Amino acid sequence: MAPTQLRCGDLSVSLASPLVMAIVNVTPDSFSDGGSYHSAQGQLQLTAVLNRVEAMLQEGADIIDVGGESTRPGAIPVSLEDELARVIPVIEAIRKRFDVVVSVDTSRPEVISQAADAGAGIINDVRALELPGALAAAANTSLPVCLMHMRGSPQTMQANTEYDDCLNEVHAYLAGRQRAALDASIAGDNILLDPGFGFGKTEQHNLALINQLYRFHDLECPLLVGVSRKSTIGTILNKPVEERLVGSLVLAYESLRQGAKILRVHDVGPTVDMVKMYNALDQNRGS
Ligand code: 7PJ
Repeated sequence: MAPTQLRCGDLSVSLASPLVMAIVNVTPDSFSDGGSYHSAQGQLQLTAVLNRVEAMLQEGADIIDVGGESTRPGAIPVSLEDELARVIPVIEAIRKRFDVVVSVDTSRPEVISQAADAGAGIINDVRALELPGALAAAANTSLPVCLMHMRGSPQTMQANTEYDDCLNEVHAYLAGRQRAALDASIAGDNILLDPGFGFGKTEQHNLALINQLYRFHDLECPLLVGVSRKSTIGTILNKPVEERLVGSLVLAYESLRQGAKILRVHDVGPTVDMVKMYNALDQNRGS
């Protein structure tokens, strides 16, 4: 059975109904909301981040996802020093000011360890703890981990999007990483899985992942899905990132229908409303 609660260090969250994970990208070059926390001189502005987090919490965010590496297709890799300098002070400042679970969107073992010391409660890795030392670093924190599927690296992922059977490959990959995490002594009920919408996949693959999300339930882990503002939506609607809210909500709603437990999003308020409507319908179904 998939767990119904996550113990995230000193805080915990219930998975009894779907959660909204709000994206805070502290990269100067992030794909849809980047730059807003940096001064003209490129300085990270903690007050701007905290104001944004406060607004997201008022809108009903359950988890704040802090990332300092841009993983959009073709993004320039960030150095370890820069990544640490971006995310650690932000996690510390958020945890000092708010009682909210913070997840850290990172792949590096050093960032995993320091983020946990700074108060992070979830490790969210688009590389599914594949970097050397990452599994051990994550196991050491005793925190929940999210393992995501990606083909190749952010630099190369859209160059090879051919699969014999994308769903089967993603499923086999996640099952393998779940096994690796268990073997590294990460507790089974501390593992979340994510099919990696938009990471080395075509539009048809991305749609199929959402339509067939139910196929991942046999792995008995809560599913996290990130579709917010992604380019598949832009292609279908022919709209720029700031006009992809409705497309994002439709895919997020279908993900909930298929049993997703955590939605990683930019637009917190509208997503929280959608989740409330989904919950109301869901409760009515049983009556
Ligand atoms: C995801 C993520 C996702 C998880 C990013 C973007 C790219 N982490 N980090 N799942 N996407 N778990 O937000 O467009 O889909 S960064």
